[in-house]
Amino acid sequence: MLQWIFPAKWSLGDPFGSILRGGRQKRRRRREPLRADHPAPANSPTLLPPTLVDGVASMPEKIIIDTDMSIDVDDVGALCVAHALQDRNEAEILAVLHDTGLDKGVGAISVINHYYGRDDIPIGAYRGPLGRPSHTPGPGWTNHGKGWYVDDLVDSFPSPIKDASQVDDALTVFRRALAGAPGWRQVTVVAIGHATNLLALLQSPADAISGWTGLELVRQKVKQLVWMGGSYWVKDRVEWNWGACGGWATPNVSRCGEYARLAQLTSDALAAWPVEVPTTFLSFDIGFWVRSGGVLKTRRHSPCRQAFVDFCGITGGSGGLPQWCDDRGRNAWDLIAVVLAVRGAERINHHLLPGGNMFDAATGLNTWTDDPHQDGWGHFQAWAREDSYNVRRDAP
Ligand SMILES: [Ca+2]
Repeated sequence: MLQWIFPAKWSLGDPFGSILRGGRQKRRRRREPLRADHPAPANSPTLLPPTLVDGVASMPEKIIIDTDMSIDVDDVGALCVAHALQDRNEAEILAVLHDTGLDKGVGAISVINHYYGRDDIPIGAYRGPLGRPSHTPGPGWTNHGKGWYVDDLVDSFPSPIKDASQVDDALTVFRRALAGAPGWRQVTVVAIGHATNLLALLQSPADAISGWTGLELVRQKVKQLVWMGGSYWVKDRVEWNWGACGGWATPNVSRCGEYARLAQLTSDALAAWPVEVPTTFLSFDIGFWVRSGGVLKTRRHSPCRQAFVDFCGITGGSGGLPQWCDDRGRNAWDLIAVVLAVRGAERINHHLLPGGNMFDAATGLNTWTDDPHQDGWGHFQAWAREDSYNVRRDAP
């Protein structure tokens, strides 16, 4: 089904500075000692003053992260960046939701939260079939849905939670986090995975947690949705978060198990999101041209670093996909989404372009149309005229 969603457009300057530019990373020659006995850095109990932005104090941005931490490693980078922003008093992570069916992915989230000294952040688990290894016959690069770093993080680093059985379901945690958030529209939802939890929230009735339905909770509590999803510069590319292998009418979808249902699910979530709550879409194309993780040469006992070592197939890692990395690391899709959500487009030299998305559940393809007249309500694509995400400066 074709449907118009009116979103907005935007782009990001160089939001991560030296972190994302990255340096050359030496390949490790041998596996390092087990990391589980390494003490996690204590989170400073000191109450930090409000962040100063252009001399004006600003409060930390309240964020809920909805991640498919499982196959690709940019989810790890994104959660680590979110913690680093919280260390700087720029962000406050209200909850982390897991939106795919790899149960140990919840454990990987807990490893990272624990590393940053924040075991108190609620984690919610998706319990459906999407992304579950038993429902994921291919494609091969997914390692049958298990990815390349989750097992290593959970088995080698300390954390109070090891898998999804130890946490509440994502919808419960989502509703609880929104209902408990103070004020009107103070929460930014950062969606860096699939729309399983978003759709569940939008379809949820009032319950003991809140007398509001999910849709009403969004309208009352959510300031904006920053969604890493869709392809905006290349018209015929199905972006993984939204369409995986393509919609139900495409031939490839038969090889992807439960992912065959994803495009329809995404379509339903896009259609259900209330247009009066702004949505910023981050294009696949922007994140594609930014690399991250390659600079993680110090802090060798960091799960943030080890996940990139595993995914990128660096010596000491679990194998992974070296052909998907370079010396600067892996594409920075999800990391950019977090920084955009916390710092806003202007601070990272981007602006928001209003427009609309047309999403086709049959193919998993989206089509963006600029529309300056839609500036007042709704949806944007991030954009930065001066950046060069479409030009690789250091290309040979
Ligand atoms: Ca992701």
